[in-house]
Amino acid sequence: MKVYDAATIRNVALVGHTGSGKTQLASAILSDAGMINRFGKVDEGTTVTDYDEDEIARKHTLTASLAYAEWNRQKVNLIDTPGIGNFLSDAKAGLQVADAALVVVDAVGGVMVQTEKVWEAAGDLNLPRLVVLNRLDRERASLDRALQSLREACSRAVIPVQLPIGEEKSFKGVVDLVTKKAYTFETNESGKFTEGAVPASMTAAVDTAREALIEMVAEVDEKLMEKFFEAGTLTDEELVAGLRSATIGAKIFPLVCTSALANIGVPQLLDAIVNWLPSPADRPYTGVDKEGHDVVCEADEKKPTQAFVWKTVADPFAGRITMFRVISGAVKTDSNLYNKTRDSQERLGHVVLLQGKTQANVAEVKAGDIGAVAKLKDTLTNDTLGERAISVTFPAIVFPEPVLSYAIEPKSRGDEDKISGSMHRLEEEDPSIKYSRDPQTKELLLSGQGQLHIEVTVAKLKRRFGVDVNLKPPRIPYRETIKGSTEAHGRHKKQTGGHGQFGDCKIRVEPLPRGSDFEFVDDIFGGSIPRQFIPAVEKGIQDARTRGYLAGYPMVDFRVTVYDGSYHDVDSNELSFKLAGSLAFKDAMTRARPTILEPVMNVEVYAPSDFAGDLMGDLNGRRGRIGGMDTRGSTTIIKAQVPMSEMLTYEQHLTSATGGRGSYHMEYSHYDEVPAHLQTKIIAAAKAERAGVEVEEV
Ligand SMILES: Nc1nc2c(ncn2[C@@H]2O[C@H](COP(=O)(O)OP(=O)(O)OP(=O)(O)O)[C@@H](O)[C@H]2O)c(=O)[nH]1
Ligand SMILES: [Mg+2]
Repeated sequence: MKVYDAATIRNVALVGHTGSGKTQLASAILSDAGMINRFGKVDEGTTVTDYDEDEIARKHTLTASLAYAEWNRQKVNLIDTPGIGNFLSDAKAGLQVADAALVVVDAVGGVMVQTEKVWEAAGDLNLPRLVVLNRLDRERASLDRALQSLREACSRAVIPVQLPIGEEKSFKGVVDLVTKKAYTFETNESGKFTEGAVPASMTAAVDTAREALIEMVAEVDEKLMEKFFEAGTLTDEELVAGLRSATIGAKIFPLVCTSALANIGVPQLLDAIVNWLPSPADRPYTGVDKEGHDVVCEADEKKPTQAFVWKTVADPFAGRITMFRVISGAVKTDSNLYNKTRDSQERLGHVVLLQGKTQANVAEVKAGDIGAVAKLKDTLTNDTLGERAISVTFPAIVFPEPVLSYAIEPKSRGDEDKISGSMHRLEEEDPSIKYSRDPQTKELLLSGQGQLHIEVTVAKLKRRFGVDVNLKPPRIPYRETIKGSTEAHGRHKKQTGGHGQFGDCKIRVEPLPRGSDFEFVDDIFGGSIPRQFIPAVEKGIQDARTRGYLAGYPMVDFRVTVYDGSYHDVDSNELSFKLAGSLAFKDAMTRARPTILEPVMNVEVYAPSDFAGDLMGDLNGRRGRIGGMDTRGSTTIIKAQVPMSEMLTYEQHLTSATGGRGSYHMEYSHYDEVPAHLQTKIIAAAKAERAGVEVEEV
């Protein structure tokens, strides 16, 4: 296998709304570059990057995967990422180690909810973006409409560098606005094309579009602006250099035209990647030193080795597979590297390049390139590997907190021990899931980004680790809090033969603002409770508050101050003060007006405008508060805050109400008080559940 230098590499992440054609596009790229013999199709389950059984079955990318193509002696690393909202954390991970994003947009639907999410994520990283307008062969595909939605929703600086030749079914090629050449494709998916003059019918449109491109390139660069004013245009060299630097600077976002399925425009897309997007040598990576100062790291293979781990795959047979980007130096086969995040030495075996699931051994992976290695012992996602003497680490990918929890139950009793080990492996692979045990009900909880995310995780658990589980209905992570302040008293006294037990405390409780969790204040003066017993009082209150008061949910957002108490020289001990603390808490709750809180979600719904009225009505019915409405072309965007408990069935509703044309995005916003009549139900359900658990345990 060849080893590539930084200046000859392009690292691009394919991101965009689900179904825009990212995976199909990766397949066409690999085919046109001669990396694969067979042009794989998503619909036939034969692509390189959707190789996982579940991905093939569902025809959707569920996890980021790597591939690479050589084009014009440059190595293009492709990171194909999921477009379904539940799995967007992998798109973020991909963007973090890419030098540019290919934002793939469906020419029929234009910008959709996840297009905006990935656009923002790329913007947060100040990444250059190349917009790929795909599916131009479909009915109702339109460059103009899609461009308008991109300019409204993403950036005014999205600008075509190509125009499509032919429309819908007769889409057959592209005109390049820089070279002013037409590329017309064979209709047999071979990706073969002929180069020719711009068709006469298009010359006027091409001239206008080229002018617009030149003007935009001139606009973002002062020197070019001057030249533009003097000469009325830019020379070809100025246009090429200006377009490249404006794209690298994320000031301009060029748009190219493709059909990934018909294999049209893909070689020109590859040219655009190589010509307009930066190599790692153009875009140093920023790390942080021990003091928290930024350190700019050039992608220089002669510098000390440093690598950032952006993804981990848990394979029960091959062990862990660690994917890394080499920031500087080179990661070599059979070498030692230090894990600076975990302070441990790692021994590396074969370093590989990944083409989907296929691994190719390499002697080394140099600065700027992306590689993988199996069986590291401690290293996980977000770790920095490198030479011990260098104290730089790299910014972590921020994974979203889970928004939904399901209780899971092994189908066979013997699997209980296996679950925990396997789940921890899956958590390593996907930091946006969480596995825990409910302290009240003792149930095993699997939390993730949505129903599909949970289902896919459960399927992985079965397929890879042979653990079959039942999914119970999702659980809402309610909390409890108090609305009033009060003082309370707890005294534990017991006289049994020899030693007695004695603990006594007085506390004040008061509400705190939402999100403050819990505070404990020791306000004892003059030793009414001896120092050594104060932690016991706190422990008693802590235990009691995590068990809740009304319905068994943890109590949050309040402060407890212990201000008085008494003790007994002989009978006082820690246990007695712990019990006194817990009794005081219970006493306080009888007057502190306890109440139940529920998580509220930020929801954004995208749907054709005809459905807007019905969808708003439905959200109102779900106790939603509509925050705003926007129209973009024929799409309406509704923003609302809706309690999580009302959103559990939303996916199904939206699909059936809009015939599959609506989509939505949801993330956690805050906790809010549950209306009284619903609290009664929650309390009754908790009681019934507790009774059930007790019966079971007998
Ligand atoms: N007509 C047409 N269909 C396309 C084109 N590109 C992709 N498709 C089809 O669109 C569907 C979705 O394509 P994918 O490549 O899986 O889309 P994706 O963006 O990877 O979707 P996720 O993995 O869910 O994010 C498949 O049925 C493809 O065959 C295209 O250019 N034209
Ligand atoms: Mg895909």
